[in-house]
Amino acid sequence: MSMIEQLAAIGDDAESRAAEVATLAELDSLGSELLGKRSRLGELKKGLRDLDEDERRAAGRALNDANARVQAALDARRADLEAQERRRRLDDERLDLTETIATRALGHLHLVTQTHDRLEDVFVGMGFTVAEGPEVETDWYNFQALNIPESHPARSMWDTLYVDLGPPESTVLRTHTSPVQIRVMEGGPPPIYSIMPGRVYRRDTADASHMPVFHQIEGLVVDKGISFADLAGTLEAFTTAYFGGAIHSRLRPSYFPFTEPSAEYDINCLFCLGEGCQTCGRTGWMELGGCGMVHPNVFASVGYDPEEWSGFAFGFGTDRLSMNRHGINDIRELFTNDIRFLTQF
Ligand code: 2U9
Repeated sequence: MSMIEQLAAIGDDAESRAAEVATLAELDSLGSELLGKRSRLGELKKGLRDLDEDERRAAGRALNDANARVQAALDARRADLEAQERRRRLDDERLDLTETIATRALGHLHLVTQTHDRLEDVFVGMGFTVAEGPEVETDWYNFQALNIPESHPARSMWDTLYVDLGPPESTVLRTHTSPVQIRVMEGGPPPIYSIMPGRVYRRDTADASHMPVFHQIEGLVVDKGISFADLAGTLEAFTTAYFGGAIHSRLRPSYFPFTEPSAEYDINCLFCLGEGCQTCGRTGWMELGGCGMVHPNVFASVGYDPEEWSGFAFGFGTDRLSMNRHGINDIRELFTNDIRFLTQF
């Protein structure tokens, strides 16, 4: 084989072997094997000195060309392997920022809060504002200002939890949100169109339908010339807006110390829509809460002139509404904060 043929074979061999190399380390050792002093090219280079000048020049050029061809094959493979390595590292180190969002457990509003938000939306749509107040109250705000003096027999309507603060039985956990109405009236003159949603407390043993802590919403309207017809019309408008046009309201005579006259507020049974079923005791009606015209003694305790102003108030529990809507049969579920329960709503 002539030297030119040998060099061509070396170039071919280098190209096919470089293409098969799988790692940069293997490529380095192939490089020393093909281009080092003891390589076939190295041997041929040593043989140059035995040639005469003309032959040496031609052979030297052919050797340089072969050397360049081997080097080019190694360089090309090196570029390939480095690009592969870069791609592999980019894949390995890639941060998928969407992954965290997809797997994170997001919280949400508690069912009780969702119900209050919906109720507030309806009343705000009717022109009411939302007022809040303290859950720890004085006997005056919770009872006396509401025409329930000490030792009044009506006090037995509220089994009260007392806070050990000040003189005995002077500080209570509010038994209704009515003290917020007193605070709103103290805060300024009528007109008042406000609702008071919130947490209230009664001394009670917990069971499926009772809790010593529960939620209610009350409303208060005070203006000139407000009548019982305004009360009935407002509750009917609220009833159809909140429960839908198939559900209507009715009022039945009752007694509360802070309203006169007073009434119970009923709505058509949400289960049978008034037909009569087991849930409503075949009456077609469900008791929701109470209402009435604000008692003149209540106006007197906040300095409103009952000859100038009149008003109505209403109140109902809201936990029953959450339970009806979602088919919950134990009120305690709303307060135990079991995450398996909460995440369903
Ligand atoms: C003022 C004057 C009058 C609010 C009223 C009721 C009747 C009533 C209860 C129903 C079930 C609350 O959740 S419940 O325990 N409420 O029956 N509430 S009249 O009357 C007021 C309030 C404030 C100054």
